[in-house]
Amino acid sequence: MFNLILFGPPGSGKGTQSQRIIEKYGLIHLSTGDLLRTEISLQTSLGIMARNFMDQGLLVPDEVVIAMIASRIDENPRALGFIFDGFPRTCAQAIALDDLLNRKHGEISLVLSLVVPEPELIRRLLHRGATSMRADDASENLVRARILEYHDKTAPVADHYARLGKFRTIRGDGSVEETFLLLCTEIDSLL
Ligand code: B4P
Repeated sequence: MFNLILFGPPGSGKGTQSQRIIEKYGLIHLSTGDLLRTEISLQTSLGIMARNFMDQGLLVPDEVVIAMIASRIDENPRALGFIFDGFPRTCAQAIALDDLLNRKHGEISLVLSLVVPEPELIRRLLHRGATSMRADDASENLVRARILEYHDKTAPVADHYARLGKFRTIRGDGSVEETFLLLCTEIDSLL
């Protein structure tokens, strides 16, 4: 099994690049952001609760996203591997993910972290906010709150994977195609 984490701040290109990677490598895409937005659109109790956090630029509680990921892993017993997009976002989520994969005799193969300067992150997210219905991209204050949450709670997750020798950084400020080629080079070096 090849299990990849796409890591990086909001707007760094995780969702954009995940689409291309699944097409090329046949991995199952697990995006906690997409799963939460589906719950919101279906107006489930989970979605209503999650929306309160997301609309403030805050992370959704660990136990909620960990349970979502656990059930999606269980639903795909024959997967060649997974691409985790936007998960794990806290150290508790990283430890839970290691545990979930270990139970299936698997592990994280590689963490690729997209590095993009903050002004470019803000530009991309506000541009998406102006052209889509995503409430969490709607204002600069909200976008900045999400970036702060990333530095506070998500950036420390990098150390967890660096200690395991699985963490690599990639320039994410080029075009979508340029970034994709850099990611493929790293993935191909392990396959
Ligand atoms: P996500 O859905 O993961 O959203 P995101 O971090 O903004 O990244 P996304 O993948 O969508 O954007 P991308 O960089 O590809 O999370 C949303 C919220 O859900 C979180 O704030 C949190 O509240 C909650 N949540 C999700 N997972 C959670 C977890 N594990 N724990 C707790 N809470 C969780 O793209 C951004 C824009 O940039 C796009 O418009 C794209 O077109 C553009 N772009 C991408 N690459 C580009 C490039 N190379 N050049 C120019 N533009 C580019």
